[in-house]
Amino acid sequence: MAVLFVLLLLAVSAATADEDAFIGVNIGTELSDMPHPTQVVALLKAQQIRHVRLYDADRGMLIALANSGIQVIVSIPNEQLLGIGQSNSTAANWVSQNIVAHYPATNITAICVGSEVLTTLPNAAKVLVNALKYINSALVASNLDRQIKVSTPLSSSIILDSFPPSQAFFNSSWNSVLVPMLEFLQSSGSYLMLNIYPYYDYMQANGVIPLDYALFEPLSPEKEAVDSNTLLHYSNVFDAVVDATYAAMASLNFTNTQVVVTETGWPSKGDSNEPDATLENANTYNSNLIRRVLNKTGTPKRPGLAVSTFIYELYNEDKKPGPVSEKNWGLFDVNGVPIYIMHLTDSGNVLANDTTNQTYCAAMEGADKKMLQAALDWACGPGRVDCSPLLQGQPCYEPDNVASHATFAFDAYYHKMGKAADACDFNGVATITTTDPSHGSCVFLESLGKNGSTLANVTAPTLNSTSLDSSASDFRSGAFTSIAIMMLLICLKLMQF
Ligand SMILES: *[C@@H]1O[C@H](CO)[C@@H](O)[C@H](O)[C@H]1NC(C)=O
Ligand SMILES: *[C@@H]1O[C@H](CO)[C@@H](O)[C@H](O)[C@H]1NC(C)=O
Ligand SMILES: *[C@@H]1O[C@H](CO)[C@@H](O)[C@H](O)[C@H]1NC(C)=O
Ligand SMILES: *[C@@H]1O[C@H](CO)[C@@H](O)[C@H](O)[C@H]1NC(C)=O
Ligand SMILES: *[C@@H]1O[C@H](CO)[C@@H](O)[C@H](O)[C@H]1NC(C)=O
Ligand SMILES: *[C@@H]1O[C@H](CO)[C@@H](O)[C@H](O)[C@H]1NC(C)=O
Ligand SMILES: *[C@@H]1O[C@H](CO)[C@@H](O)[C@H](O)[C@H]1NC(C)=O
Ligand SMILES: *[C@@H]1O[C@H](CO)[C@@H](O)[C@H](O)[C@H]1NC(C)=O
Ligand SMILES: *[C@@H]1O[C@H](CO)[C@@H](O)[C@H](O)[C@H]1NC(C)=O
Ligand SMILES: CC(=O)N[C@H]1CO[C@H](CO)[C@@H](O)[C@@H]1O
Repeated sequence: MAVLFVLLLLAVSAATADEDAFIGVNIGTELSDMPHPTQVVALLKAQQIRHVRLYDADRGMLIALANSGIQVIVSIPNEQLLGIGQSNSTAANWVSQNIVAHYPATNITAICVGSEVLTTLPNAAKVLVNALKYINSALVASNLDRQIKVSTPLSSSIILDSFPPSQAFFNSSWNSVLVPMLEFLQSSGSYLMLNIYPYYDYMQANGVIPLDYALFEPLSPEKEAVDSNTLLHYSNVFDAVVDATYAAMASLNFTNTQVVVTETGWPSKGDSNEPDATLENANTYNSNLIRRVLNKTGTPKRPGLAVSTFIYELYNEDKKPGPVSEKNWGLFDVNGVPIYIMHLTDSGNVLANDTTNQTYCAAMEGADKKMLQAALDWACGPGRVDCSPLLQGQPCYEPDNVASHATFAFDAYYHKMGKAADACDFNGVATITTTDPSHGSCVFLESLGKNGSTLANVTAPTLNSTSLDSSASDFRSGAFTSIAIMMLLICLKLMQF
């Protein structure tokens, strides 16, 4: 019992080392008309998306993301993995060109070394751990290893017998890679990156998994899945897979490494044999997911400890090969128009608003500078716009020219006046536009405060929630396990869907 107690304490301290949980978005680029990086960043800002993952280290995107307040995970594509895993100096070059050149202006927080390597590129598996280590050594050499974590997204399909979650383990044919990988993640303070697709689990289960269980919808108690060891009740696939992953790591004696979900989502459209890829289901899945992460719901094993999660994905990717669903995982179309408006009332500003009909008021191109200055003075004076963000050192000071400052003041006034068309005139030097004038950390928020400054909410806390100290609840569920095993003998409750 004493040993059990010590183990529990260890587990608890690991759990409480948790950091803030957040929602991020993956940015795939297989679009026939990929928006320019500045348009991508304008959309991210308008939607208050503060965490993104890129599938490469595209220079244009990294430059556009500079000084944006957005945290960025970059990736080494699988095609480059063999080279990097076989050569320390190739890895060092990659880091210097793609990371050192952009940090800290671009807030790179992690590097994904390959993607689902074990399941999609098994012949590169033997160099995967070396690649992780080489990239990390290069970060150490640049003194960036504390700020930037190194990991590799795994497919949840390498976890076998994921129900009941408490008995899950990794496919042991990968242990020769997974054990050193987990050692690396633990010793470098990194996290396990996991891709979870309840949509595919649901599709492949041939009716065994109810749709509501995949979509986080409320279930009647008899439909909940009960872990026969812990007696914990599972009401969705996502939680079961996350808890199974912690159990699989624990079965290899790794209990200090957190899970970050690098991909999850639901397609909004599919072929005739994909009837559940619908707008309504995609909306339900992603809305429920976001609400749960931001509400710190956590999993049955770790209530209150939300798992940071990146939604797959920002745009529909029309050039993706495969079934129709492959092209329809996006939250937005190529023009930044939402595919569906999520049900996110009371979940803050993230992704909560439609940008379809956004309009802004901007200084007219080529307008007379003196007239612009007079209009600017009027807006900040009698017009009662809060022009403090234009002061030196404030977010909208740069670029320090009259047109840029006037655009800020005109737009603030226009919104204050409820976007009445005649509020965007200023003696003919202003014009209504659909282009978001946001730049750098000067963010024009369309839908906020009809009569206040457009910047009113920029400093408000957004997509991030501080994890609760859940030592008490973790303790409870941990101790519960041993009681549960005894109870199991008395009350044999079968797993049921
Ligand atoms: C990057 O994001 C981290 C996490 O929020 C923050 O602590 C850090 O200050 C940011 N770095 C820069 C350079 O903005
Ligand atoms: C790789 O290079 C780093 C310096 O960039 C060095 O510290 C490390 O020892 C090297 N590792 C190997 C295995 O050669
Ligand atoms: C485990 O992984 C091996 C190697 O990829 C694969 O051949 C095998 O089918 C997997 N086992 C299961 C049960 O999925
Ligand atoms: C985990 O640790 C226990 C106790 O120290 C040991 O008996 C077991 O063999 C270890 N398992 C693995 C997979 O290393
Ligand atoms: C947040 O979680 C609590 C406890 O699980 C729940 O009662 C509450 O309804 C949730 N709130 C939202 C907005 O989802
Ligand atoms: C955008 O404006 C058009 C025309 O005024 C209107 O028909 C449409 O419903 C609006 N779209 C949204 C999502 O509000
Ligand atoms: C800022 O955002 C919060 C939360 O969405 C909202 O309640 C508040 O009204 C907003 N403030 C302004 C000035 O728009
Ligand atoms: C803003 O508008 C609301 C109603 O829309 C009103 O109650 C409030 O007084 C206005 N605030 C200012 C500062 O004008
Ligand atoms: C989360 O928000 C708090 C303020 O509410 C802030 O102090 C903290 O730095 C934020 N963390 C991240 C990761 O953005
Ligand atoms: C969270 C948020 O800002 N929601 C707003 C989205 O837009 C609608 C309509 O413009 C507002 O009513 C919501 O408050």
